[in-house]
Amino acid sequence: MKRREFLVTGIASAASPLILAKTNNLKKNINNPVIISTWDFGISTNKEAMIVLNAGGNAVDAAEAGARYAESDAENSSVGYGGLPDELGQVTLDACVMDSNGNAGSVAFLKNIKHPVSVARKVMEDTKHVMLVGEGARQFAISKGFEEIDLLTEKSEKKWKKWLKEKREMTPHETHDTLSILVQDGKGDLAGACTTSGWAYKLHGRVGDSPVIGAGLFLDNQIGCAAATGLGEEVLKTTGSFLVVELMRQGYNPNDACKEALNRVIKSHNGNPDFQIGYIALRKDGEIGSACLKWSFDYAVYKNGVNKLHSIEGLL
Ligand code: SD4
Repeated sequence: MKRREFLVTGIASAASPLILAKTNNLKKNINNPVIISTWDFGISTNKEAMIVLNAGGNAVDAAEAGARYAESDAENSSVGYGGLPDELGQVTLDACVMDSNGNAGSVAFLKNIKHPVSVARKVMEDTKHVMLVGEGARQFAISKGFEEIDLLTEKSEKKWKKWLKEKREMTPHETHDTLSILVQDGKGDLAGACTTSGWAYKLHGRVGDSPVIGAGLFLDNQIGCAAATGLGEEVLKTTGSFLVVELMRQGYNPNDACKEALNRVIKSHNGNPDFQIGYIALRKDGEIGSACLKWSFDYAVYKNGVNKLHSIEGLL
């Protein structure tokens, strides 16, 4: 064997057993569903997801149902119908979904369709692709029977017109709260979904982290899953949700995995980022975790039959 080959195999066989030993110790959480959803509307989202689990649906059915609930809510100005538009006054939506087999589907820059999460699921289940964007995603949705609607509500249009007068740059935490949901069903299987209208008054064509697998959402049914909310550009640059899951694989508990992913962001901003990112994580043994960079972050957890809102303070 050449020296280089030896080094490569040597490293691999030294590292893997250690990691495997840690992750093999994790027991799968069975018969005790867990649901985590971002922000205070996560309470209603969790309830919807729970209804689906109680009716015999699996984790991905529940994650989709929870996300659809947020997408329908006209009062939620960050997600789906009623979401704040881009700088041209157009509502463009991003969403993704992952199931327990590691399958993924996603749509980005989608217009005029109320339930991008369901289109993402169709991409996952009915095509060989993972991601469709823009006009192609819209046409695909129509071909699958999705109705076209105007997503801009009177309320959101009013806010956009007011913004047009000043054109003050909005920081993402000022204007939007993405819905990310992680579910573990009674069989112990995991799924997740993200859905958002993104950064309010963004440049036309801007896509955030939420539809990008590994950034807004990631899942490995053997280890756990994670999802993000906050400034998508920074989550994208650090492949945030993938990082959280990989840290859990290395033995970090879900809270510490979320914190460590944020530490990377803090470091790259010289200790002083001026934006928000929040992570939620769910390990396959049912243990949950969360962390946010600044200010505070609310998320709802359904566990042991109780659906409760949690609030955490930022690391900084
Ligand atoms: C985005 N991550 O489009 C989303 C926005 C968000 O709470 O999560 N806001 O960048």
